[in-house]
Amino acid sequence: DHSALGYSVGVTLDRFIKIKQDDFPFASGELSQILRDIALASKIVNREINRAGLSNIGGAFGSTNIQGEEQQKLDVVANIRFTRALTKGGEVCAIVSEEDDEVIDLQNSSGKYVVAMDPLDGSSNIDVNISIGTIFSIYRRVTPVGSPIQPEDIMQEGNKQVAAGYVLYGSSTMLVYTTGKGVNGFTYENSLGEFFLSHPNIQAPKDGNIYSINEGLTSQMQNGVKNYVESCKKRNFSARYIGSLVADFHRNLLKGGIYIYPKTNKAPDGKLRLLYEANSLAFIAEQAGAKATNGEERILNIQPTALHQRTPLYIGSGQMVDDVYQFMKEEIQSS
Ligand code: P6P
Repeated sequence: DHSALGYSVGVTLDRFIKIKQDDFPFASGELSQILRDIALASKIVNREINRAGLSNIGGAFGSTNIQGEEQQKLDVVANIRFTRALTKGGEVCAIVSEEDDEVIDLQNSSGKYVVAMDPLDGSSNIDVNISIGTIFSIYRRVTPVGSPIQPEDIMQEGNKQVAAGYVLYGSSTMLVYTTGKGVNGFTYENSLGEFFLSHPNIQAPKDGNIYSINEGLTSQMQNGVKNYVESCKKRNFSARYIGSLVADFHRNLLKGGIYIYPKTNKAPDGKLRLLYEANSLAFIAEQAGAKATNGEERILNIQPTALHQRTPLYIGSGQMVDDVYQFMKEEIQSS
């Protein structure tokens, strides 16, 4: 029982947000509202994902979907659901989404917050029933409330996040988030439609023996990364890479491990996006005592210059992130 901290395992997300709201006198409930908006949308997306497998069986279960329209791709559906929930919640003035080339200006003259999100990452995994995830970051706008949205409201370094989190649609559906005072995980109970605190105050193991990297691309990687991967094999580490970032990240966060998506010939800046993948998970990683770099510096220190810019990502147990950095430094010194 975490009564000393003011909550017990099994408390609902709503109750937990209320308890923790007092941590943020300035937020006066706005940040709480955004977290509730995200939780609501995730429940709806969770239901759509669970139905997706069947909704293509037209005959057996009626038309492809209620409107009889062509079944929309789930990442499009997720984008609509999260955008709609955040719009209705009334606290957000702009959204950066992996699904939209441009910033979505919600025309909300009282919105103080900006959300960057990947509404459904790894959506190519849906058709083969592999876990997928939603990733999000929350920032306060820096220009006056009510004035036009400016690039500086959107292009904020990761250190400026007021909150970040992810939803993992897996064997259980979980919501994991931080507001800068630790990381807490909630598990969704379908029959009640509620998230319950299941993983209070997540602390990542300082070291680990799981490495997540697409070894099919090794020939395109720097020698430092190749040498690190070889060192993992020599130490009989486990290779665990399911091609779905949130699932790989979450497992490594709980068990210890490192996820690497480095520069490759095909992706010279890496594949993952800074604003709504790397920054969000880096904030969570550091709040759980883990680390996140682009191979040279902390992800959270990077000043964004483009909405959908990519970054190499080395994220997980601190010792492992330090180890691969040593291999990469040796490469530079020997070159
Ligand atoms: P690759 C999914 O497309 C994704 O963005 C991440 O979820 C995943 O970790 C990565 O790309 C997989 O990329 O190049 O190994 O197929």
